[in-house]
Amino acid sequence: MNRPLSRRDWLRISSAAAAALATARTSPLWSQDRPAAAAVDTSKLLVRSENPFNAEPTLADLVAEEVTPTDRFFIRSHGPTPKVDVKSYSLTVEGLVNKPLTLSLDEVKAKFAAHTLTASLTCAGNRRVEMARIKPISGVQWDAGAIGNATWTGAALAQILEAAEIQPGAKHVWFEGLDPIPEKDGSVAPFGGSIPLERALATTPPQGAGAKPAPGAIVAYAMNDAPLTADHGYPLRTVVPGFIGARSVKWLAKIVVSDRSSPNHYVAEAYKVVTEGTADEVARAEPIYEMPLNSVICLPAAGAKVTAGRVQVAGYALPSGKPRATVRRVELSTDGGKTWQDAKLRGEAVPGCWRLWEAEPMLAAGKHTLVVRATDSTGAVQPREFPWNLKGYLYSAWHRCEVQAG
Ligand SMILES: Nc1nc2c(c(=O)[nH]1)N[C@H]1C(S)=C(S)[C@@H](COP(=O)(O)O)O[C@H]1N2
Ligand SMILES: [Mo]
Repeated sequence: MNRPLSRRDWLRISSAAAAALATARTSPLWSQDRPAAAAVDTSKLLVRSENPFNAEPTLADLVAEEVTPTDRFFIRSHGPTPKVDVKSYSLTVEGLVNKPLTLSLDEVKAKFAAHTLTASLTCAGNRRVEMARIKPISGVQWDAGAIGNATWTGAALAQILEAAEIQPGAKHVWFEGLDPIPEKDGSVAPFGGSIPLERALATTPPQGAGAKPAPGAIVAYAMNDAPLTADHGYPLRTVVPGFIGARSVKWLAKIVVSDRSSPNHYVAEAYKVVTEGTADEVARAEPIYEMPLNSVICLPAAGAKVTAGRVQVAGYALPSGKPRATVRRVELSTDGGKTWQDAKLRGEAVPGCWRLWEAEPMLAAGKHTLVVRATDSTGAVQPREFPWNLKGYLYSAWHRCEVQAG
């Protein structure tokens, strides 16, 4: 069979593959690594690695909705998904506090006011596959789908810390998960994150009429109005809008208040921008916190054949993680970046939240390179180039998409 596959063929093949995958997920063998609660429908995701489980949606699916449905939300785990027994589960708060706390899930829900906010979560490695074209990079080869925009409900981290009574000298808040990640020496260690205390205590402007200012970080128990799924951190995770996804720690079991950032591998060594990776360079580099300003073309797909004339182009733009930064402008070029036109922005300008955008440029028959760039409320403009780094983090150069109009 030599004819090119039609869209129908693709649908048939991919739904058969999805069915096979769904069966695999619930098989006893599979459940050793991902508990039954994790066996949600992941058939809408492109699996980048099975063990640990890493998957992202297609870019077309990603821009279909402003709030990303949970089954189209990327999953990024460094180790196996832990099976948490909520009856024996507790969250502890310790370190530089007068009153260390031990809280059950129900206590977190009952003792602290519930805050619901919309925030994008983005992996620092999003778009790594593009940076890897400059020079190869190991790690999950993410396209531009390691991002999602969800509504999150939980307790304000600031209120939990207030209840624990922070001591003078506190500067950072550490988070520790329950996932046993295999280390090189054969031992296992949990994933950890850390954020400056300032961010934990910050607030962002109210989202919508009559709303209260949103907390700078929450300890979330719900995503899109449902309990967190096992893959997304059940029973509790932090959500830190504007920061790299790695600071939003899943299966959260411990919060430590400290005068320094966490010594956990994922703060002290990984998630740093380095080029050589020598012990010295790694030790000197600061941990990454804020996401950079970014924008991506999701439709049409790269390499697509489109009908000449007005063409529907759509994508997302993410503000930088600087306090209060929002997306202000998105521009599209159809000539590789020589001339630009404004795209139409959807939704509202909310810090830590993406904005979907669309444009309808005229494309004559022939090859075109579509390019997008964003500007945020701090005046920052997305750069044409972004320098290569060893781990492939924060890639945020102008996003390009070649199409063939005919
Ligand atoms: N405990 C734990 N938390 C974690 C991780 C992890 O492997 N273990 N991965 C982090 C990374 S790198 C990202 S990008 C986000 C992904 O969140 P998601 O899987 O809900 O999309 O979770 C973060 N929190
Ligand atoms: Mo990540």
